[in-house]
Amino acid sequence: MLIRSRKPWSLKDSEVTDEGFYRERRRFMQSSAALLASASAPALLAPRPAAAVTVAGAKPSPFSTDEAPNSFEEITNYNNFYEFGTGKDDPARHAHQLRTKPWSVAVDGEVERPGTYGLEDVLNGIPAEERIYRLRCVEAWSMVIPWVGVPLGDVLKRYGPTSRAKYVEFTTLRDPEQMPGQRRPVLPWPYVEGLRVDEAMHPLTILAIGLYGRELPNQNGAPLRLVVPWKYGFKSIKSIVGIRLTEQQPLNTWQAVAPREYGFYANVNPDVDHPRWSQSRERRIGSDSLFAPKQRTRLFNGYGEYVAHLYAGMDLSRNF
Ligand SMILES: Nc1nc2c(c(=O)[nH]1)N[C@H]1C(S)=C(S)[C@@H](COP(=O)(O)O)O[C@H]1N2
Ligand SMILES: [Mo]
Repeated sequence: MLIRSRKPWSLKDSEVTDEGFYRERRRFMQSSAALLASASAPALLAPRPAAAVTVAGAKPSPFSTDEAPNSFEEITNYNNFYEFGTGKDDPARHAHQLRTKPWSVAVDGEVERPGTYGLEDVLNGIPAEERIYRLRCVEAWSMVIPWVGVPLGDVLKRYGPTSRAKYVEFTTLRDPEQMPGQRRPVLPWPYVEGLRVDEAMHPLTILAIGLYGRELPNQNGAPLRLVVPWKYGFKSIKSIVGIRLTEQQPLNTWQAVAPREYGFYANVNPDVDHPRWSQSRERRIGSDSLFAPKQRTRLFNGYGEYVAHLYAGMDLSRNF
């Protein structure tokens, strides 16, 4: 990519915080991507480069929020990724140890075409979109992140889910050599997450491959990471190597560790508190000081008009 002369995290805050600047830059990137495409038509016959090209060409999505995105600095320096340590700054410091190329994903269980597929094949032909989503962590902070991703449903469909497929289970890479946090039993490794199939097929659910128009930084879950904007952040599992369609509800990592505190559904819900703290408000990372008033959390993180019907008739305080 043309503009990646420096490491992304070396960008100064002033270069990336301003939304106007970001939109300018995005236009620049889209036009340079178009130029590249037209100037190099014969190159189409060459082997397809993986995700990078797709990331640069991402089309803005109507599902995006119009809230100002957090800065690239904030999004890539305040992370949860316990495979690299439990501190918010550990992923930024240690995730460079993860080798994300080549990358493959094992798709199995209730599908007609199980197999281990290279990431390029998983994404092949599915246009990437830019989706600016709120991310609400169960720890009561939030960010706004301009993801680049593909609808998860489009990926799942190509493997032919059978009629017995009721759930999807996702697995993160397990490799203590590349992931120093896995050398300690902080969590049972590998990290596992799950969705109901209708949640997985919902058009808001994406697999992210980038943010701010660039390839996904390792600390955010490169090269492939789930994003489900109406659920708490822990559902958005990072660095995915396994996708399994199942008949039984998967046991996600945080529910396995603390079932009283973390459920399977994990829908953002200001009225259902975490047993140890309130979920009614949230602190937007960066925008306020620790002492500034928090903002109210919205049911389904504000995406209720799109997703509330998925839970019609369910008791959300029992199915938390
Ligand atoms: N494999 C894995 N995925 C993970 C986590 C993790 O520790 N390991 N943390 C989760 C939590 S709690 C949150 S809030 C989000 C944070 O995503 P971000 O760092 O990109 O903001 O990642 C989620 N995905
Ligand atoms: Mo989280």
